[in-house]
Amino acid sequence: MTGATRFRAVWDELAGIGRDPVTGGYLRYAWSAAELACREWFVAAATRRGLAVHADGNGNLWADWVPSGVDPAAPAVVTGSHLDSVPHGGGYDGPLGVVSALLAVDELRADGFAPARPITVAAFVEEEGARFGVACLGSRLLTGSVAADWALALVDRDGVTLAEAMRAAGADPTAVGPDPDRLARVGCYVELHIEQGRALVHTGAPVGVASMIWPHGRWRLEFAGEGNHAGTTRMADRRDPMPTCAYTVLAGQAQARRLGGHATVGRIEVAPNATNAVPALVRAWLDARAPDAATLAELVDAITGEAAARAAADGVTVTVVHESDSPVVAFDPALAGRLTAAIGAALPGSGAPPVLPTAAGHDAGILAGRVPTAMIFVRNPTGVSHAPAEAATDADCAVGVRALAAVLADLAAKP
Ligand code: HGY
Ligand code: MN
Ligand code: MN
Repeated sequence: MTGATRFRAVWDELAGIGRDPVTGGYLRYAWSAAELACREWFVAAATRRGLAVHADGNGNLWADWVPSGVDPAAPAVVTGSHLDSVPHGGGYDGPLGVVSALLAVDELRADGFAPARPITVAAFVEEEGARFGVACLGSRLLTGSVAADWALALVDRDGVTLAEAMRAAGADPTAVGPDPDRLARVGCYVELHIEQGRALVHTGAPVGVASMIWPHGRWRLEFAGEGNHAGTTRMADRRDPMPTCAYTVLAGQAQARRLGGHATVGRIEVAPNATNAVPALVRAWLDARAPDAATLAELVDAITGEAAARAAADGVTVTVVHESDSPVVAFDPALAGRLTAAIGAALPGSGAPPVLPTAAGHDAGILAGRVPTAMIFVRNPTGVSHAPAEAATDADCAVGVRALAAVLADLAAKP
């Protein structure tokens, strides 16, 4: 069997779970039936490999390979990613890192490699924040960077709290919170991920290594006006929050272009959402990102400033709630250097992998504040992500597995 065939065999175990037959995208909200099925797959796949699987109090899954003679309490080389998806997202964002981690363990064993420290495969919960609004919730809870009570009260689109969702899935919400013991056993974290852009296509390299993550965040903008009749309310008498929102979206585009950042409104709610009613309320979620913190602050201030000015002119109020914050991440340069050397040596003919920044968030970014952390990207021919067109060839995924195995071997070898 080739590496590509081995990859496809494991990939197909997971590929049908939560896939929408119409869009071809995935619906794997945290703690939903589909995500639970992915978790069951993970437990079975890791158990089959003789790994000891454990769910922490936050719902993150850990599968430990502790060879005989190795201290199970020693800081592990941890690798993995997440199993949840954005609504109708691609299949690779998250699961590629988990599948590649299991296959890298298989490769190391087939090579007869004996780690001098544990190697752990992790699957973090609610990385996308697609259900409860906060990205990387599982890793944030693990590290204690958000409070358990605050997280348990977060609600999904149907008003279900995280606590209720966990209970419905058979998990114990009273166990949510920081896990210093598990964190102490994370010596370093390497996350392999589908590339969410085309830089590798342009460089011609099958894999790359991350240098940094742009700072980013989510803001909820609530535009409140006056519900009224669409036919009888004179234009001059309206307090319609929809044009205020529309103006703000356009202002976001212009400001992001001016400042070299990114601004997106990808989710909106309208009440009462009726064709023949002037809306009373529009809720819009702004995702804003920039190369550095000062530019991000300037971008968000500019957008919210324009929203406020326009709201005043429209007789509308605007309230801004900062829902989630992901500060800039500079990945450990020494670890990135080790990755590029190990990958370069493992892929003769490819040369050293390119080192790239990304504007996408990852659990690796949260863990980077606590342990040395690095990321490997696998080429995505379409460059599309968070949409069904996200892609990778089996051959490139197999190269990713080889690269990850080489990195794990380097990091878990005897010093
Ligand atoms: O939204 C993000 O950047 C990530 O994919 N969670
Ligand atoms: Mn994502
Ligand atoms: Mn991801």
